Amino acid sequence: MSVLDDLRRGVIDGNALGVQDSVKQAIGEGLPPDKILNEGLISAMAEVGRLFENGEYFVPEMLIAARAMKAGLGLLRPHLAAANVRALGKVVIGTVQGDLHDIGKNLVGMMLEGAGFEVIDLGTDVSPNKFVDAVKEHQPNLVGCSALLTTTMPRMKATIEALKEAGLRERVKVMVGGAPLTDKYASEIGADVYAPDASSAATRAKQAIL
Ligand code: B1M
Repeated sequence: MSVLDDLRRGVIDGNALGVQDSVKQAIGEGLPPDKILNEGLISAMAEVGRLFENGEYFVPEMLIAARAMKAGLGLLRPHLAAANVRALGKVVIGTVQGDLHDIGKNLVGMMLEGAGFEVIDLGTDVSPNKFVDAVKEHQPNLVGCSALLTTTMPRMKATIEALKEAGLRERVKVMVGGAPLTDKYASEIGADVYAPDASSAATRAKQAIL
Protein backbone atom coordinates (compact mmCIF):
# COMPACT_ATOMS: atom_id res chain seq x y z
CA MET A 1 0.00 0.00 0.00
CA SER A 2 1.25 3.49 -0.84
CA VAL A 3 1.36 6.24 1.74
CA LEU A 4 -1.65 7.89 0.04
CA ASP A 5 -3.61 4.63 0.41
CA ASP A 6 -2.71 4.62 4.11
CA LEU A 7 -3.74 8.25 4.36
CA ARG A 8 -7.13 7.67 2.74
CA ARG A 9 -7.73 4.59 4.91
CA GLY A 10 -6.82 6.62 8.01
CA VAL A 11 -9.39 9.32 7.20
CA ILE A 12 -12.12 6.80 6.34
CA ASP A 13 -11.43 4.92 9.61
CA GLY A 14 -11.30 8.17 11.58
CA ASN A 15 -7.75 7.45 12.76
CA ALA A 16 -6.42 10.96 13.44
CA LEU A 17 -2.98 9.85 14.66
CA GLY A 18 -2.60 7.51 11.69
CA VAL A 19 -3.57 10.35 9.34
CA GLN A 20 -0.98 12.63 10.90
CA ASP A 21 1.68 9.92 10.57
CA SER A 22 0.75 9.38 6.91
CA VAL A 23 0.83 13.10 6.15
CA LYS A 24 4.29 13.35 7.77
CA GLN A 25 5.46 10.32 5.82
CA ALA A 26 4.08 11.64 2.53
CA ILE A 27 5.80 14.99 3.09
CA GLY A 28 9.00 13.13 4.02
CA GLU A 29 8.79 11.15 0.79
CA GLY A 30 8.63 14.42 -1.11
CA LEU A 31 5.08 14.09 -2.43
CA PRO A 32 3.72 17.47 -3.57
CA PRO A 33 1.38 18.97 -0.95
CA ASP A 34 -1.44 19.43 -3.48
CA LYS A 35 -1.23 15.72 -4.35
CA ILE A 36 -1.43 14.80 -0.65
CA LEU A 37 -4.44 17.10 -0.40
CA ASN A 38 -6.31 16.02 -3.54
CA GLU A 39 -5.45 12.33 -3.77
CA GLY A 40 -5.31 11.76 -0.02
CA LEU A 41 -7.52 13.93 2.14
CA ILE A 42 -10.12 15.18 -0.37
CA SER A 43 -10.46 11.81 -2.04
CA ALA A 44 -11.00 10.11 1.35
CA MET A 45 -13.71 12.59 2.37
CA ALA A 46 -15.50 11.98 -0.91
CA GLU A 47 -15.57 8.28 0.01
CA VAL A 48 -16.85 9.15 3.50
CA GLY A 49 -19.68 11.13 1.87
CA ARG A 50 -20.48 8.15 -0.37
CA LEU A 51 -20.57 5.79 2.62
CA PHE A 52 -22.92 8.19 4.40
CA GLU A 53 -25.19 8.52 1.40
CA ASN A 54 -25.30 4.70 1.08
CA GLY A 55 -26.32 4.39 4.71
CA GLU A 56 -23.08 2.64 5.68
CA TYR A 57 -21.85 5.59 7.75
CA PHE A 58 -23.87 7.73 10.16
CA VAL A 59 -23.22 11.17 11.66
CA PRO A 60 -20.78 9.94 14.37
CA GLU A 61 -18.59 8.12 11.83
CA MET A 62 -18.67 11.21 9.58
CA LEU A 63 -17.66 13.41 12.47
CA ILE A 64 -14.77 11.17 13.48
CA ALA A 65 -13.56 10.99 9.88
CA ALA A 66 -13.88 14.77 9.59
CA ARG A 67 -11.76 15.22 12.73
CA ALA A 68 -9.11 12.87 11.35
CA MET A 69 -9.07 14.81 8.11
CA LYS A 70 -8.67 18.09 9.97
CA ALA A 71 -5.77 16.63 11.97
CA GLY A 72 -4.04 15.95 8.65
CA LEU A 73 -4.99 19.34 7.20
CA GLY A 74 -3.34 21.07 10.16
CA LEU A 75 -0.01 19.46 9.33
CA LEU A 76 -0.33 20.05 5.60
CA ARG A 77 -1.33 23.71 5.83
CA PRO A 78 2.17 25.25 6.16
CA HIS A 79 3.46 23.10 3.30
CA LEU A 80 0.70 24.34 0.99
CA ALA A 81 1.26 27.89 2.04
CA ALA A 82 5.07 27.65 1.85
CA ALA A 83 5.07 27.45 -1.94
CA ASN A 84 4.09 31.13 -2.18
CA VAL A 85 5.69 33.77 -0.05
CA ARG A 86 4.24 37.05 -1.28
CA ALA A 87 0.56 37.65 -0.55
CA LEU A 88 -1.47 38.17 -3.71
CA GLY A 89 -4.24 39.75 -1.71
CA LYS A 90 -6.33 39.28 1.38
CA VAL A 91 -9.36 37.02 1.79
CA VAL A 92 -11.87 36.90 4.62
CA ILE A 93 -13.59 33.53 4.61
CA GLY A 94 -16.26 31.84 6.70
CA THR A 95 -19.09 29.36 6.76
CA VAL A 96 -22.36 31.24 6.85
CA GLN A 97 -24.70 31.63 9.79
CA GLY A 98 -26.37 28.43 11.01
CA ASP A 99 -23.89 26.17 9.22
CA LEU A 100 -21.18 24.25 11.05
CA HIS A 101 -19.58 22.45 8.08
CA ASP A 102 -16.02 23.65 7.76
CA ILE A 103 -13.97 21.00 5.99
CA GLY A 104 -14.59 22.37 2.51
CA LYS A 105 -14.16 25.95 3.71
CA ASN A 106 -10.86 25.01 5.38
CA LEU A 107 -9.68 23.37 2.16
CA VAL A 108 -10.61 26.44 0.16
CA GLY A 109 -8.75 28.60 2.70
CA MET A 110 -5.67 26.39 2.38
CA MET A 111 -5.76 26.41 -1.40
CA LEU A 112 -6.05 30.20 -1.30
CA GLU A 113 -3.06 30.34 1.02
CA GLY A 114 -1.24 27.97 -1.30
CA ALA A 115 -2.05 30.31 -4.17
CA GLY A 116 -0.49 33.17 -2.24
CA PHE A 117 -3.40 34.88 -0.48
CA GLU A 118 -3.43 35.96 3.13
CA VAL A 119 -6.48 34.27 4.60
CA ILE A 120 -8.47 35.43 7.59
CA ASP A 121 -10.72 32.59 8.67
CA LEU A 122 -13.79 33.63 10.64
CA GLY A 123 -14.78 30.01 11.31
CA THR A 124 -18.31 28.66 11.12
CA ASP A 125 -21.76 30.07 11.85
CA VAL A 126 -20.66 33.54 10.72
CA SER A 127 -23.43 36.13 10.75
CA PRO A 128 -23.72 38.81 8.02
CA ASN A 129 -22.72 41.45 10.59
CA LYS A 130 -19.61 39.52 11.51
CA PHE A 131 -18.59 39.44 7.82
CA VAL A 132 -19.20 43.19 7.64
CA ASP A 133 -17.11 43.84 10.77
CA ALA A 134 -14.28 41.69 9.38
CA VAL A 135 -14.30 43.59 6.09
CA LYS A 136 -14.06 46.88 8.00
CA GLU A 137 -11.23 45.55 10.15
CA HIS A 138 -9.14 43.63 7.60
CA GLN A 139 -9.97 45.41 4.33
CA PRO A 140 -9.77 42.25 2.21
CA ASN A 141 -9.90 42.06 -1.59
CA LEU A 142 -12.34 39.19 -1.41
CA VAL A 143 -14.97 37.75 0.93
CA GLY A 144 -15.55 34.00 0.73
CA CYS A 145 -18.79 32.44 1.96
CA SER A 146 -19.26 28.69 2.25
CA ALA A 147 -22.57 26.85 2.80
CA LEU A 148 -23.25 23.11 2.86
CA LEU A 149 -26.92 23.15 3.78
CA THR A 150 -29.79 24.18 1.55
CA THR A 151 -31.26 25.88 4.62
CA THR A 152 -28.20 28.12 5.10
CA MET A 153 -27.64 29.12 1.47
CA PRO A 154 -29.92 32.19 1.87
CA ARG A 155 -27.50 33.58 4.47
CA MET A 156 -25.09 34.23 1.60
CA LYS A 157 -27.56 36.63 0.05
CA ALA A 158 -28.10 38.20 3.48
CA THR A 159 -24.33 38.68 3.76
CA ILE A 160 -24.14 40.38 0.35
CA GLU A 161 -27.06 42.63 1.34
CA ALA A 162 -25.35 43.51 4.63
CA LEU A 163 -22.17 44.47 2.75
CA LYS A 164 -24.26 46.71 0.47
CA GLU A 165 -26.01 48.34 3.43
CA ALA A 166 -22.65 49.02 5.05
CA GLY A 167 -21.40 50.67 1.83
CA LEU A 168 -18.68 48.04 1.43
CA ARG A 169 -19.95 45.97 -1.49
CA GLU A 170 -17.99 47.88 -4.14
CA ARG A 171 -14.75 47.44 -2.18
CA VAL A 172 -14.72 43.63 -2.19
CA LYS A 173 -15.39 40.74 -4.50
CA VAL A 174 -17.64 38.03 -3.09
CA MET A 175 -16.95 34.37 -3.80
CA VAL A 176 -19.42 31.67 -2.82
CA GLY A 177 -19.19 27.90 -2.81
CA GLY A 178 -20.37 24.69 -1.17
CA ALA A 179 -21.90 21.43 -2.32
CA PRO A 180 -25.53 22.61 -2.80
CA LEU A 181 -24.57 25.76 -4.74
CA THR A 182 -24.69 26.36 -8.46
CA ASP A 183 -23.34 29.00 -10.77
CA LYS A 184 -26.92 30.12 -11.40
CA TYR A 185 -27.65 30.54 -7.70
CA ALA A 186 -24.45 32.50 -7.21
CA SER A 187 -25.47 34.92 -10.00
CA GLU A 188 -29.00 35.26 -8.66
CA ILE A 189 -27.77 36.37 -5.23
CA GLY A 190 -25.28 38.83 -6.74
CA ALA A 191 -22.00 37.05 -5.96
CA ASP A 192 -19.01 37.85 -8.19
CA VAL A 193 -17.48 34.39 -8.22
CA TYR A 194 -18.73 30.83 -7.83
CA ALA A 195 -16.27 27.97 -7.36
CA PRO A 196 -17.30 24.32 -7.27
CA ASP A 197 -14.16 23.11 -5.49
CA ALA A 198 -11.07 24.22 -3.64
CA SER A 199 -8.69 24.28 -6.57
CA SER A 200 -10.99 26.30 -8.80
CA ALA A 201 -11.64 28.61 -5.84
CA ALA A 202 -7.94 29.52 -5.81
CA THR A 203 -7.83 30.06 -9.59
CA ARG A 204 -11.05 32.06 -9.73
CA ALA A 205 -10.15 34.18 -6.72
CA LYS A 206 -6.93 35.15 -8.48
CA GLN A 207 -8.80 35.97 -11.69
CA ALA A 208 -11.32 38.04 -9.75
CA ILE A 209 -8.84 40.30 -8.02
CA LEU A 210 -5.94 40.55 -10.46
CO1 B1M B 1 -23.44 17.19 7.28
N1 B1M B 1 -24.66 17.27 5.78
N2 B1M B 1 -24.87 17.69 8.50
N3 B1M B 1 -22.13 16.95 8.66
N4 B1M B 1 -22.32 16.43 5.96
C1 B1M B 1 -24.12 17.09 4.45
C2 B1M B 1 -23.71 18.43 3.84
C3 B1M B 1 -25.33 16.41 3.70
C4 B1M B 1 -25.33 16.65 2.17
C5 B1M B 1 -25.37 14.90 4.03
C6 B1M B 1 -26.53 14.18 3.36
O1 B1M B 1 -27.64 14.27 3.84
N5 B1M B 1 -26.28 13.47 2.28
C7 B1M B 1 -26.56 17.07 4.42
C8 B1M B 1 -27.09 18.38 3.81
C9 B1M B 1 -28.40 18.19 3.10
C10 B1M B 1 -28.88 19.47 2.52
O2 B1M B 1 -28.90 20.52 3.10
N6 B1M B 1 -29.29 19.37 1.29
C11 B1M B 1 -26.00 17.26 5.82
C12 B1M B 1 -26.78 17.40 6.98
C13 B1M B 1 -28.29 17.23 6.79
C14 B1M B 1 -26.24 17.66 8.25
C15 B1M B 1 -26.99 17.84 9.59
C16 B1M B 1 -28.28 18.66 9.52
C17 B1M B 1 -27.19 16.41 10.12
C18 B1M B 1 -27.99 16.31 11.40
O3 B1M B 1 -27.56 16.79 12.41
N7 B1M B 1 -29.14 15.68 11.27
C19 B1M B 1 -25.91 18.54 10.46
C20 B1M B 1 -25.97 20.07 10.31
C21 B1M B 1 -25.09 20.78 11.31
C22 B1M B 1 -24.98 22.28 10.97
O4 B1M B 1 -24.21 22.67 10.11
N8 B1M B 1 -25.80 23.14 11.60
C23 B1M B 1 -24.67 17.99 9.83
C24 B1M B 1 -23.50 17.76 10.54
C25 B1M B 1 -22.35 17.23 10.01
C26 B1M B 1 -21.11 16.85 10.83
C27 B1M B 1 -20.86 17.81 12.02
C28 B1M B 1 -21.31 15.45 11.35
C29 B1M B 1 -19.99 16.84 9.72
C30 B1M B 1 -19.29 18.22 9.52
C31 B1M B 1 -17.93 18.27 10.20
C32 B1M B 1 -17.22 19.53 9.82
O5 B1M B 1 -17.37 20.12 8.76
N9 B1M B 1 -16.38 19.95 10.75
C33 B1M B 1 -20.83 16.58 8.46
C34 B1M B 1 -20.29 16.10 7.25
C35 B1M B 1 -18.82 15.67 7.29
C36 B1M B 1 -21.06 16.00 6.06
C37 B1M B 1 -20.67 15.39 4.69
C38 B1M B 1 -20.63 13.87 4.81
C39 B1M B 1 -19.34 15.77 4.15
C40 B1M B 1 -19.12 17.27 4.02
C41 B1M B 1 -17.69 17.46 3.70
O6 B1M B 1 -16.89 17.80 4.56
N10 B1M B 1 -17.34 17.14 2.46
C42 B1M B 1 -21.84 15.92 3.76
C43 B1M B 1 -22.26 14.90 2.69
C44 B1M B 1 -21.47 15.08 1.40
O7 B1M B 1 -20.95 16.13 1.08
N11 B1M B 1 -21.48 14.04 0.61
C45 B1M B 1 -22.85 16.37 4.73
C46 B1M B 1 -15.93 17.19 2.01
C47 B1M B 1 -15.59 18.61 1.57
C48 B1M B 1 -14.17 18.56 1.04
O8 B1M B 1 -16.47 18.98 0.51
O9 B1M B 1 -17.69 20.70 1.93
O10 B1M B 1 -18.51 20.15 -0.43
P1 B1M B 1 -17.40 20.31 0.54
O11 B1M B 1 -16.42 21.45 0.00
C49 B1M B 1 -15.93 21.45 -1.32
C50 B1M B 1 -16.84 22.24 -2.30
O12 B1M B 1 -18.19 22.27 -1.92
C51 B1M B 1 -16.20 23.58 -2.39
O13 B1M B 1 -14.80 23.27 -2.24
C52 B1M B 1 -14.65 22.27 -1.24
C53 B1M B 1 -13.38 21.48 -1.49
O14 B1M B 1 -13.30 20.99 -2.81
N12 B1M B 1 -16.51 24.64 -1.43
C54 B1M B 1 -16.27 25.93 -1.75
C55 B1M B 1 -16.94 24.59 -0.16
N13 B1M B 1 -17.01 25.79 0.36
C56 B1M B 1 -16.58 26.65 -0.58
C57 B1M B 1 -16.42 28.04 -0.56
C58 B1M B 1 -15.93 28.65 -1.71
C59 B1M B 1 -15.63 27.93 -2.85
C60 B1M B 1 -15.78 26.55 -2.90
O15 B1M B 1 -15.73 29.97 -1.79
C61 B1M B 1 -15.77 30.74 -0.62
